[in-house]
Amino acid sequence: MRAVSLIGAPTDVGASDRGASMGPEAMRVAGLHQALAQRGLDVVDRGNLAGPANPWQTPSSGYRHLREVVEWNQRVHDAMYAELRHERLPILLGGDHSLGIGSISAVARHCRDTGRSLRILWLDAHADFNTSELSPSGNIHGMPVACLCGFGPSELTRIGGAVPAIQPQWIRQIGIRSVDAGEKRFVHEQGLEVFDMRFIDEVGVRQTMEMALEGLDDRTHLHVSFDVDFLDPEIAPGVGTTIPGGPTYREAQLCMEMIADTGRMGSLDVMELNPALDVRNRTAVLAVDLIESLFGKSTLMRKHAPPR
Ligand code: B3U
Ligand code: MN
Ligand code: MN
Repeated sequence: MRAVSLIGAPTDVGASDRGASMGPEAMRVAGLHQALAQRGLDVVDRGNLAGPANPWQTPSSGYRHLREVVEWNQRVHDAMYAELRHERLPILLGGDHSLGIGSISAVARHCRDTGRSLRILWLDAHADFNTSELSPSGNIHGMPVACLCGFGPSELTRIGGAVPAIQPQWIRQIGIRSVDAGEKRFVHEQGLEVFDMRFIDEVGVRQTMEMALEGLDDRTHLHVSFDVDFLDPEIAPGVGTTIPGGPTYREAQLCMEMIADTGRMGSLDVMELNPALDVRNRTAVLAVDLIESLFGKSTLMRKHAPPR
C-alpha cells in the first residue's frame, strides 16, 4: 500500500496578498484525507507546521519577510525530508509557493542520498524565477525556482545542504502565462524548459505532457509542484494572483492523469490556494479532485489506448 503524508504549512509570508495560510484547512474540509484513503492509500495527516506570524511589512533590501520565509522553509524542509526518509510520499499543503524552496530542497537531498535523478514539474501561471534585483514586488513566492537553482539569498539557497539544490534542466514548467520582463530574460539565459499556454494551445495537453515527461526511468523521482493559479480562474477563483487563459477542467485532469500514468510521482506540493478569495470552497474541492487524479483516479478502466 502506498504511504502518503499530509503536511500543512499555513502561511502567506511569501506573498503580498493574505489568505494562503488557510489553504491547508480548506483542503482538509474538502475531504482530501478521505479521498486519498478511498483510493487505497495509507494516509497520515501530520497536521500543520508552526512558524512565525506574517509581520505584514513592505520589502526590505529586495525581499518581503525574508527572515520569516527562511524559518518556514527550514521547517518545511525538515518535515518533507523526514517523510521521504521513511519512504512516505509527502504532500505539502500550502501556504504560498515560496515554500517550494524547502520542499524541493528536501526532495533533492533525498535524491542525492538514494542515487535517484530528479524531475520537477512546475505547474503554474508564473515562472517564479525572479531574483531580488528582477522582482517587481519583492514577494518571495515569485522567486522559488531561482532560489532552488542557486540564485537567491544564501539562507534560502542552502536549506537542503547542496548549493544549488537543483539544475535548471531538471525542471519542466507548464501552464506559464505571466512572466515579468527581467524574469523572462533570466528564464531564457538559464535555459529553463517552459511549456507556456501558447505551447499548450498549439499542440494540446497530451503532446505537451508527453514532452514534459519524456526520459523518466525507474530511478527517477518525479516531484510535482502545483500552484493552484495554474488553473483557469473561471474554475479556480480561490488564488491570490489569477491570470486568465489557464487550463480548463478537462485539460487539467488530463495533465494529472498523465502524471499518474508514469507511476513515478514521489512528492507533491499544492500551493497558493486562498480560501479568503474562494467561492464556497469550490477551488479547494477542485484541488482535491485533481489530486485524486494525480493518484490514479480515472472514470473507467480503459479497453483501448486512444490513437496517436
Ligand atoms: N511575477 C510576480 C507575480 C507572481 C509570481 N508568483 C506569484 N505572483 N504568485 C512576482 O511578484 O514575482
Ligand atoms: Mn507559483
Ligand atoms: Mn503562480
